[in-house]
Amino acid sequence: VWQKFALKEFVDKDEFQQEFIRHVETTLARSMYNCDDLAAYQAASQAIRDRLIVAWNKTQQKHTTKDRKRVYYLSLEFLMGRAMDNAMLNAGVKDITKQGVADLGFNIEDLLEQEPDAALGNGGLGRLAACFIDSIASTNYPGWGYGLRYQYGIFKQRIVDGYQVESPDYWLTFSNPWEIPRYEIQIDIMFYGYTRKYTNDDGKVVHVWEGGEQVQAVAYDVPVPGYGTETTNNLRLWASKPTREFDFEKFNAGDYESSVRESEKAETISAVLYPNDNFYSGKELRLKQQYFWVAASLNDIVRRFKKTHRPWKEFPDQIAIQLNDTHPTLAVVELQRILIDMEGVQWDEAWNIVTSTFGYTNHTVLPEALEKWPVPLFQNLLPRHMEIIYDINLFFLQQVEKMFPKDRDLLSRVSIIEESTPQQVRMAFLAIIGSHKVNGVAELHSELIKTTIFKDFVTVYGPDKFMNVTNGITPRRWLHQANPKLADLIASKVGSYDYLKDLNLLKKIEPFAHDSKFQDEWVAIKKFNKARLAAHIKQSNGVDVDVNALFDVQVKRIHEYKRQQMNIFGVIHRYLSIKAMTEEEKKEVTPRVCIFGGKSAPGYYMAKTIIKLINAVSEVVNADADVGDLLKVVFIADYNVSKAEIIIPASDISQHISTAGTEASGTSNMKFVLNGGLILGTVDGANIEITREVGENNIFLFGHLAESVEDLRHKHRFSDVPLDPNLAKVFEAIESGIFGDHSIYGSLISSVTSSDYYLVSDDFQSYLDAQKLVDQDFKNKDTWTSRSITAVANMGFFSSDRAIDEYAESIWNIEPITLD
Ligand code: 26Y
Repeated sequence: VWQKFALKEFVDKDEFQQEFIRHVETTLARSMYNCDDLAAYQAASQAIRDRLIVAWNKTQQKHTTKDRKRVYYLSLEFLMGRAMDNAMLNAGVKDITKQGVADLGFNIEDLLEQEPDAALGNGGLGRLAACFIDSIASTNYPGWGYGLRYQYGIFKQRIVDGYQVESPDYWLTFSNPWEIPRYEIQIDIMFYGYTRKYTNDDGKVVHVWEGGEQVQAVAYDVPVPGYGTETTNNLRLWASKPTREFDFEKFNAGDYESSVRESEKAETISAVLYPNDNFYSGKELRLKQQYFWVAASLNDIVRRFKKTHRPWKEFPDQIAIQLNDTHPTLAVVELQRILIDMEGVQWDEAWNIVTSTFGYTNHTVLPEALEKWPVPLFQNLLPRHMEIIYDINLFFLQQVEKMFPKDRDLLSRVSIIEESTPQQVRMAFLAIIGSHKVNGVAELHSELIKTTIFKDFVTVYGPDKFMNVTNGITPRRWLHQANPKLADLIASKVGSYDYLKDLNLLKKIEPFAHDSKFQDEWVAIKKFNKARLAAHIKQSNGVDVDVNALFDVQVKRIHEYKRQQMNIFGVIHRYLSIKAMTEEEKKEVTPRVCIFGGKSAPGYYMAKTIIKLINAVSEVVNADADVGDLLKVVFIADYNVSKAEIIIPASDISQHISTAGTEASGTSNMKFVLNGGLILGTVDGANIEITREVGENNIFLFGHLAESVEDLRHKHRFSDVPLDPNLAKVFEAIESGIFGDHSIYGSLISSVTSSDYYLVSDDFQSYLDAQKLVDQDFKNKDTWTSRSITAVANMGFFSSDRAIDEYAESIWNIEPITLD
């Protein structure tokens, strides 16, 4: 098998070392005598990169000559994390590299630590895109990712005085060995200006878009190596640069300095990732980013298609484009514009091509996350696109009118244009109308979009346009890379590492769930991972935690709907209970370490208040001698992909406790279970399907169901719902000032006591009951371990390889291409 993808490998350790030394001495212009860890990381990366490039070239040539349909995954976020370990694994050179650098006096772990995370995303949606491109390569599909090359990724988080403080993530300080600049690929992108139409000699009406600002898109390619295959796909990221012709007049007028300053503004378009997760804010620069990226990508795709000299109607036979949420929806309009304005295709034929090409994935039902651009802003920035949207809308509404005559209400409900002041462009509606398939990301979520936010479109199109593709995660990064010892133990029972490509093979460990030798090894690995995390916590927080305690983890973006506030209220309840215990009673307590992590959007006041409360509680609890090791509370700063790789394998329990119906899927829930942790969760998103797969004995579920949420909210609005009594005691404690100035938490408490939109009070008792069960069950070590093993054995379904196969089969209509 390994023979087949020899392109990516080194013949032996010697070959690796020669390459390494060559890169130290020539690429880096250093000597081996003054080669520090950073230089060694860069040299090793360069050596591996060379291999990837060879495989990348071969793959691209093969895909071009095979000339089959390809998929392009458009995502404004790719939360990649570090590349080196993944590249070594997927290229099959991990052992050689490890030994190679060791012989030269380096420790591979230290080199890996040198690499900054490529944190070009906020959370779940961005990380999903990263898992998906890994799977597209690993399953040999011809597919590219298209994104933006932000100079600043998601901000770095520090905790100062208990509060989140943001600082910029300038991740490109040292050159990035994992990207290949393509300075020759430059595309002009236009903004603003005006439109004109005229009748040409053939009597045809021609639309032109003129004037305005121009910038240039430059391509940077990131090779995406598949695991156990030579296939190496491409992630193309665009950077904005001034155009060569920028502001010639000003130059000539002698205003040199201000002209240069103006031209530098072009680079700001791709400079920074917007740090909002699941929250829309209508900033013009954001729309500019979206158009810049979409226009560059489509130009590239169309250029490649035109080289094949096929007729336009074959475009959808060659190309599938997937929209990762509504962020790339302008692509629908841009392709229509290219076809009708630039290529002279008739409207109807063009529109057929467009809708056959695109698929749209929705990731949220939260109203505050749905993109709606004000028409005046849109019109000013993209005048021709606005006209085309009006036409798309007109033809669509005419069609609806024919099907449902005189239903004016329906027409206004499905219109792309919301009739508010000012009018707004509803991007999700445009994405639905412009695509042939719309999918949600977990079963419940895919049902919910059909019955709530997109209900009227089911009426118009029928149910078949809407489908489900449950999310998945790549087992390469989230098992082998994050938890190599567990990966090895599993391989010893499966008989090989084939399960990393065919995750259903995990089933083979199920017979060992009660095998005491296997259990011992399983437990030892969990303990090792907990010790690794404990060391990190000691270093970053200065807190000693006991590895025998139950590690309870909630790490994800801080958001009210994810209910970290409920978790910390539960921790306070636990603290108060312990404080009220006799020494005798304390002996029965299951010691716990409650671990939190996650970033708040910089402008999200409530989320920032939650972080402050967690840290305030942590300070009091950790210093309380009455409590000792029975309870520790830790907030780990700057949660990111690399930290996830340390935290996730160390958990006994992780919390996925969103208000039912609000978390579309969740993907970290899958990562935790795959690493032998059990879930404490609500009946929401992918938790439901995880339960189906692992069995309801191997998960702790609680809380109201999605179907009751509406009624409960209604009750809160129209009557006085008494506060849960345990929660009332928690609020009294906060208000007594034991966690410092309580006025800080006023709004957090009143959000629960007044409307309780996220139903914290309604679910609190059920949450405490579930926690109690966790405490009891954790004491029974053998049963706990067998549940952990059984759960892992049944996680095959959640491989992103499976998700990609489903997209390929039912949306993209593409097939794998192998290189031999
Ligand atoms: C409007 C814009 C500012 C915006 C930016 C980021 C809107 C949404 C987002 C991010 C959304 C997101 O991360 N959604 C998550 O997608 C995951 C992958 O499908 C799901 O698992 C998760 O439940 C969902 O919250």
